[in-house]
Amino acid sequence: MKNEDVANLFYEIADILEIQDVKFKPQAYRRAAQNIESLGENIEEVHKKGKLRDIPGIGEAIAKKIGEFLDTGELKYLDKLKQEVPEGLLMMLEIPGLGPKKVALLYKELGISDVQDLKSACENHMLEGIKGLGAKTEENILRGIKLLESSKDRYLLHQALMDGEALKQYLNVLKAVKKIELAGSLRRMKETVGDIDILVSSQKQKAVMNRFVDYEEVAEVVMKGDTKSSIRLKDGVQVDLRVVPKESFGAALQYFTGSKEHNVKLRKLAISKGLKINEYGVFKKDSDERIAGDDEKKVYAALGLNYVEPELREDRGEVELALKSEIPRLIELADIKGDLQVHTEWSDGISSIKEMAEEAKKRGYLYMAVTDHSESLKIAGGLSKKRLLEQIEEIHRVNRKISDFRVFSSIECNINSNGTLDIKSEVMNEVDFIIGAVHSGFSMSEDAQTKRIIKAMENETMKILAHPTGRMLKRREAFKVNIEKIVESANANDVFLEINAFPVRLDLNDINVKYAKEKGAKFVISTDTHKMAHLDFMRFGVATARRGWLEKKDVINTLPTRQIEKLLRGR
Ligand code: DGT
Ligand code: CA
Ligand code: CA
Ligand code: ZN
Repeated sequence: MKNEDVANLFYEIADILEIQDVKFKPQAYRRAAQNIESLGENIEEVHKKGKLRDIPGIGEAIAKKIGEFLDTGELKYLDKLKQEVPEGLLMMLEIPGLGPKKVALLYKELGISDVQDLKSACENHMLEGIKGLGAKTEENILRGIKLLESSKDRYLLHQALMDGEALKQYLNVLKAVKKIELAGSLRRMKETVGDIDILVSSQKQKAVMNRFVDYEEVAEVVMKGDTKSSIRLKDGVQVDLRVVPKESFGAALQYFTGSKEHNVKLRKLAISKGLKINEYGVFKKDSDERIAGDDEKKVYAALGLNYVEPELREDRGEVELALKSEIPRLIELADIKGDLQVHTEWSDGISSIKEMAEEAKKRGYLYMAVTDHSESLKIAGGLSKKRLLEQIEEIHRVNRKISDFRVFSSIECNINSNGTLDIKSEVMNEVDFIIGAVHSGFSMSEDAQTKRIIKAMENETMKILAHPTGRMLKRREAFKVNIEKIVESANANDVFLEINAFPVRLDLNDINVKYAKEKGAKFVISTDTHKMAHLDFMRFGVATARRGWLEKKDVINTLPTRQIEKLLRGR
């Protein structure tokens, strides 16, 4: 626990109290926070010695709150305060240059309670003529929002994983490196990551750190120490490396994998069992006897838990299930038997059908579906009826040439704004099945968008809804759509929901996947491949599925050829 974490709690309390127009208390909490920040000693040590009240500005009430947080990982007072103000107001505080006084004013005068509302209010000059606000404030706020958005420096999982795995290999060359693992959000396979965390077990810290900062991709050494160093890579990604002794490697891996929320849960659980867990190990609270630490699985076992796969560690119910030994057995990459969204040179891909099929077979797949775009997607070289029929002939030829592999003919149809599919009914039955997707009309109202997609799903030949929310990470928000209704209709119409594995898409996302699974939906994981190397994106789709708690049985492209053919062509 860093002093900074504790200080931040009190800054947050001060801000909320100030929004609530409470007098004097905010200043007191801020003073306490400042003193904690500038403390020369770890606040956990001070607490252990019972000396919290020796810190200037810390009286009985604040000392009690610090104690509560350090012992339980929670602060009830702050939780209660947070419930008293709209969540959006707290987000508004994140905007550079915007303090609690102005936030309170905006809320009181204009009813603005989140960043999005604030942005449009500024754009529409609604702050002008209000005392204490005005045109200047509007400009500043808009600039602040822009800054906030651009400084939300997060990197795509794909990029970070490539960087992280290369670096891992580079460090592993050292004999002194006994164990090495990626940790943090990267190990949890989150769709974007803030930085790369790497954990090494070694007795020779200096040698490891020296090699780390010598890496040829380093743009800047942010910090070099004995147990922790940080570098920034040329592509902008920061990497934190920690070196720990082997007896605490498992505990450190658990701790630094996070998520923070998951760890808070574990800490509370440990306390309730008379134990203590930290990055050094699991200990008995009274005797400090170490009962786990070198091995991560044993760390979970020591708490009476099933092992929890990193992708599940988001405090979405996994700890509760692990306590009851009910953790699902997650789908794995090796379960995937084929790829059901593959583009070829017939539309906007670059490889031939045969090349793609051979490449897919090499990956151990039993089948793939050629899903070039339908006619109206002109920029993507959409197929005319004539070309589609020619392509189907070609698919038959490839199927005759390649043994033990099946190429399905499909088409990625545009869902028109009125919910019809962009394909002529006389060719519909020529393909094995149809994938439907939204490629335009992203700004429709939620209601219209939802109706449009549902109407398309009611079409008998449409079997898969591709990239269901249209989002592009760091580029485009998901369009507005009612996921509950989409899932309901997909189930009613036997439509499979796609988890698009293309790194900027990962659509459906983890949260929607988990929701849809709970409602009984079935899924396909597809790469949306446009060239052969893209077939490797499957791992990101599988990761998203795992983060959404999917098991093999939830995903239809784990089935052998005959069964999947029945599902996709049947009815
Ligand atoms: P990111 O990098 O923003 O995508 O997310 P994470 O989860 O990788 O976060 P990061 O890199 O700040 O820290 C890695 C893990 O280490 C995090 O999931 C939990 C743990 N951790 C690190 N520092 C702290 C801390 O000061 N307090 C707590 N509770 N946990 C920490
Ligand atoms: Ca991280
Ligand atoms: Ca980090
Ligand atoms: Zn598409």
